[in-house]
Amino acid sequence: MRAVVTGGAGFIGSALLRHLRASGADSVVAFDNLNSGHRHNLPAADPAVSLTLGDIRDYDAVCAAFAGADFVFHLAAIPSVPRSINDPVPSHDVNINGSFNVFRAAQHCGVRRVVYAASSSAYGDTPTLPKVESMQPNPKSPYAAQKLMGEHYASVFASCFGLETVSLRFFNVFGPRQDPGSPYSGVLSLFMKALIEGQPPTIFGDGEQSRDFTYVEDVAALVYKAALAPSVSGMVFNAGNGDRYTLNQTWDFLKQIAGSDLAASYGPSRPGDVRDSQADTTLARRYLNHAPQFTFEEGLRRTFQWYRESLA
Ligand code: UD2
Repeated sequence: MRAVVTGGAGFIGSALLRHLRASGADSVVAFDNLNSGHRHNLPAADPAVSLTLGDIRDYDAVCAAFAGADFVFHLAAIPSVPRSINDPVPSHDVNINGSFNVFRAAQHCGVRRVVYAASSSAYGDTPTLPKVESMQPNPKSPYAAQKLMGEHYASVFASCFGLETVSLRFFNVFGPRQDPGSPYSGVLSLFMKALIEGQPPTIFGDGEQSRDFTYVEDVAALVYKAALAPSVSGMVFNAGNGDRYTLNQTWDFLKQIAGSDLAASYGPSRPGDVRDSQADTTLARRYLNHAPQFTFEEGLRRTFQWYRESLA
């Protein structure tokens, strides 16, 4: 397998490229503009992993990077619901126009399949839990709408242009290397940093909103399966654990792991925030043989250990 991972220097992308190499991929190119990714996320001592600096908005650069690739894993994006509300133009441009370039270039270069990182945010506040792929999407933020548009392009490139594509709706992925350096960072990375620095985190709203936090190595394994599974082109799958925890429960859990009694502060709810999120994993189990290996607690322990070593 010769693979390109867009966003390969990011938190999830760099876990994926390690998984691809461990699963026997011959070469993996991380295509990344280092906007939110980091060179230091890439494995230092693996000559089969390389970084191509480039932006998915640059069609020619994307095309050049995809030449000779069998598989493309499209993870590059400007994430974050609040960022897409505060500054919608860049996220629209990267997440929609950039994704269009990726599909177009993959088709042009004869790539066998593109696996696209979609988002659980597409569901919005649909009242039923868990969220099933057959539900009508209901995006509540520009980010959610952009990620949903990427899914539509993925399926249209499959039906109109014969490019094999699979979309995976990632559910709040967490784990080592998630960058806590921005107010837009994922909540668990901010919780970890807060505990290590002894500074209270802010919980937006009452903390009773819930998420299906999914450990990054389980997501990487699922993405790889989506590349190889037969008869799934054009389909959309949840990539979640199937559980949900409130932020209050999660903060308490983490404090136990860290042996801390730090109290969180509370602030106003965030616009565009989804209240509850939980994946139905039936479809992924059936078609992709999905079987998460990490409980939430185990994922939290491993992640906290990583932050303790790397932020200390
Ligand atoms: C959304 C998607 C997720 C992924 C992500 C990418 C949902 C349900 N999930 O994550 O799958 O695509 O976007 O960015 O839409 N919070 C605090 N304090 C903080 C930071 C966050 O309380 O300092 C809260 C936030 O209000 C939210 C929860 O924590 O209720 C999770 O926030 P997040 O930014 O980590 O991820 P979220 O759910 O927007």
